[in-house]
Amino acid sequence: MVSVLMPYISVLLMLQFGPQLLYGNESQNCGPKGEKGDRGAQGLPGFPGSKGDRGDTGLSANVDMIPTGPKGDKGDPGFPGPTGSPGIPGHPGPKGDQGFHGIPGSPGIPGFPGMKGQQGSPGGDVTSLQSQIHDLTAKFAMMEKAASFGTFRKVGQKYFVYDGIVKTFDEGIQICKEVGGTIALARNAVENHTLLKVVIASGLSEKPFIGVTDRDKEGQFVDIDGKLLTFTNWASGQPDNYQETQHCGTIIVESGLWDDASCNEPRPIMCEIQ
Ligand SMILES: *[C@@H]1O[C@H](CO)[C@@H](O)[C@H](O)[C@H]1NC(C)=O
Ligand SMILES: *[C@@H]1O[C@H](CO)[C@@H](O)[C@H](O)[C@H]1NC(C)=O
Ligand SMILES: [Ca+2]
Repeated sequence: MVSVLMPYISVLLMLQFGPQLLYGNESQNCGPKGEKGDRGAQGLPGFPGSKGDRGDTGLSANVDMIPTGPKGDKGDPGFPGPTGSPGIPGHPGPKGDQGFHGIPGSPGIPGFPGMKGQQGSPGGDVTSLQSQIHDLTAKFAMMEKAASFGTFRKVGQKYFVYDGIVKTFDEGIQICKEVGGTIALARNAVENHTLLKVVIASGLSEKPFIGVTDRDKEGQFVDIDGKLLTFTNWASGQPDNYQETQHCGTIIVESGLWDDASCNEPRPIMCEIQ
């Protein structure tokens, strides 16, 4: 700024003191007044003027006449609005790829032993232990089966069981076969006694069937397999084949003694399993 104003300052100093330096002082008045000098050279430009007055109010803009300016910058993102209600669930997507194999599960319960193999050479403890496990498992399996009947009694290696079933002799054979047994039959005095316990414990009032019949040969009672009996317990006067229609054995519930009766009349069916 100072450098811009320097020329003006120099001129001012020249006008203020210049004449005294150039022409001396008239008070000296030592001679007559000379001729008027020539016109001086043109002065330097003056200072810039002060700021102009405010202009008049402009005309109202005519929108149609104003050309459209360039597009402005994109605005800032707005504030998030209030949360709306959840939308309707979409359709299930396509089935994904097969996953990796899972971790192996824990070992299962040991299965039942297989069929007994052929006798081997005398073995040690392992063979003995396997044999014991086999026997115990078989016994346990049979006990479980027997316990599934309403009444069951063990005698020797067999169980006599009863579960309220009342059928004909042939239906009884089939039913006992289905549970892995046969129609009950006492083969000795001990079994005879035990079988009557089942009859009493079951509260039977009807004579139950036992597994003996003389259908094939009248008067010759055999077991279900057709084998001759080694133990019988006929009541006095029995078997009498009353009216020639009695070919199947029964137990008289009051005495435990045997009586032959009709095979086609439904009676309680006791089974034996072993
Ligand atoms: C020169 O002298 C005259 C009178 O003698 C006086 O009027 C005048 O002011 C003087 N000029 C200067 C520049 O001193
Ligand atoms: C069979 O058992 C019944 C009833 O306990 C008894 O009366 C009968 O004498 C027994 N029979 C035999 C041969 O032991
Ligand atoms: Ca009879």
